[in-house]
Amino acid sequence: MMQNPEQPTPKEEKMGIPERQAYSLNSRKVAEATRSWLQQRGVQIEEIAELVLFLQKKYYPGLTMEECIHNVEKVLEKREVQNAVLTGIQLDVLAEEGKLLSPLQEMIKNDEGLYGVDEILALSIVNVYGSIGLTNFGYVDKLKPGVLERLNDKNLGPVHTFLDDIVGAIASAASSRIAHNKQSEREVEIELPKEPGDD
Ligand SMILES: [Ca+2]
Repeated sequence: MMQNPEQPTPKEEKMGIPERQAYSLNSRKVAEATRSWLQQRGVQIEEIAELVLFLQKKYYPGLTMEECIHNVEKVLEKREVQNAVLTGIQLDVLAEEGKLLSPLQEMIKNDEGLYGVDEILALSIVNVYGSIGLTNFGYVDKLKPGVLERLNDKNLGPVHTFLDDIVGAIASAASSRIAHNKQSEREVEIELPKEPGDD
């Protein structure tokens, strides 16, 4: 007999779960969780904006910290970015608490050299504003300036195997966004259509 998905299973009934809630996505909740988890893991928006300034000031000497913060905020509004942040931080936290299954637990906890899924996940952030973010991503990963140096310090305790790449990727995506917008400013006479909400 087919089980009606709206009806509780006998097991659920026994557990006192009355009715299965239909899954509905709350975008605001996802956005808020993203902000909150970055903060709980010790990363401030301003620190990511500092990476953006570091990456872009040589191309745009007039670039301000306010512009960098604004661009980081816009990157964080993208669902692809929020998904990657929540997934990566979740894995870091679970590894820190020893709750993953072996051998993944040891690989993430020890930031194992041959485990590259942290970087691959971060690429889904970098790619949001096109491939020019890739150069910046590689560059910050190599130099590890500012907040990235702290996140990479293995002596400090918390597991940041995913977070360091995520932060570098958000800064790279924000840098790409700036580059694209500056180009559009130069091309105002062409009047290219903008993506909705992309100011
Ligand atoms: Ca990493």
